[in-house]
Amino acid sequence: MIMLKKFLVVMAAMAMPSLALAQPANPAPAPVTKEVAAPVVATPAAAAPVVAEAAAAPAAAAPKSMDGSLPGYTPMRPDYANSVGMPKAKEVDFQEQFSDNGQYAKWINNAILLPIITIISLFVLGLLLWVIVRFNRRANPVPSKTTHNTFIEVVWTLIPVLILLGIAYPSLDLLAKQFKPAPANAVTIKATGYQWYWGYTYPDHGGFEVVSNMLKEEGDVAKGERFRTENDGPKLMAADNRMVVPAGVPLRIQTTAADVIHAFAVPSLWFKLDAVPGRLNEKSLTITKPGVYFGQCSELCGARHAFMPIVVEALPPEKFAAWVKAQGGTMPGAEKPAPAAPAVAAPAAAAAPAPTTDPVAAPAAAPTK
Ligand SMILES: [Cu+2]
Repeated sequence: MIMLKKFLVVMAAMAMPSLALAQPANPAPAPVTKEVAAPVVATPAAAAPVVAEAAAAPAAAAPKSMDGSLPGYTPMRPDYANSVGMPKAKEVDFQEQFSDNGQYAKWINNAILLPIITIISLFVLGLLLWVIVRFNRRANPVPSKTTHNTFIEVVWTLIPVLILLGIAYPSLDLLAKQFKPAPANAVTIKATGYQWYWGYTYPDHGGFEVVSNMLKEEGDVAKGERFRTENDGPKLMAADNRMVVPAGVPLRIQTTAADVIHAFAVPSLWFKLDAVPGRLNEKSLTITKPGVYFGQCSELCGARHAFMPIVVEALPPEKFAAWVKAQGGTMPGAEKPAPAAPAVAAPAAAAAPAPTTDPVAAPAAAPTK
């Protein structure tokens, strides 16, 4: 009983910070529910830009190649053979991790939490079986009237305390590592959630925004429109424009949203951060290996919540620089070309709702020395 109570108290304490974080994030949950219940009736205004965006899509896609490649950049084919960055069939474990924090977190789960959970469960099960067999009415007709045992009470208080301390240390350590501010030389990318697609802004590279929509299947698009192929990624997970980042370099990932709360989540990078309108959340991330990593919006955000995948493509730094150039951006430190070439993503970006967070992006873009 004491053990259970202590466990509950600790669980409550662990849950508290997330509650505290989550609370200011939903000042008005009502519009979201309303929107889900009756998307067309409740929010005609919100529906309109989406239609416009969908109509604009073919026009924006027209000058682009059918496989998403640009001069100097060809989208990387996902590593299906090793299920890198995506779930594996019949897998019960976490996905393979491609960040240091992810590997640490997976180790905490598999090497500390699971063994402790297993041992405690088996121990409690053993005690229950012992009580059932040894102390039933037939086997033990005259019960003992013992009420206190100081030694055993000290033991069953101390051992749970030690177990909880043993769990708390790596947990808090992981938490601190995850929220450690990114170093000054980190590459900043701002992910903005829209209903229902993502926009990735690169304030350190000229501030261009890449608009990322889910790729539809071949049978679902009009003739001549781009559709998903195996090179893009699994069904419902592939996007027309990926969030391209350098591998092995610290990233400062900021999230925000333009309409409702979204969440930027990529399981194989151990990354999940709410994208809240009017707020800028930030977490650092270093991807250890070049590759394509898939994720999804992880906050119920309306009718097409399930159709706004996240595709992160980590490239070696020199290939990333080539991609930035192809987008019309500039590398920090490089001389700025006199007339900035129009970004390739510009038509798509123009169709998107006006970027609301430019004041935030501007100071970050400043240190282009
Ligand atoms: Cu969303």
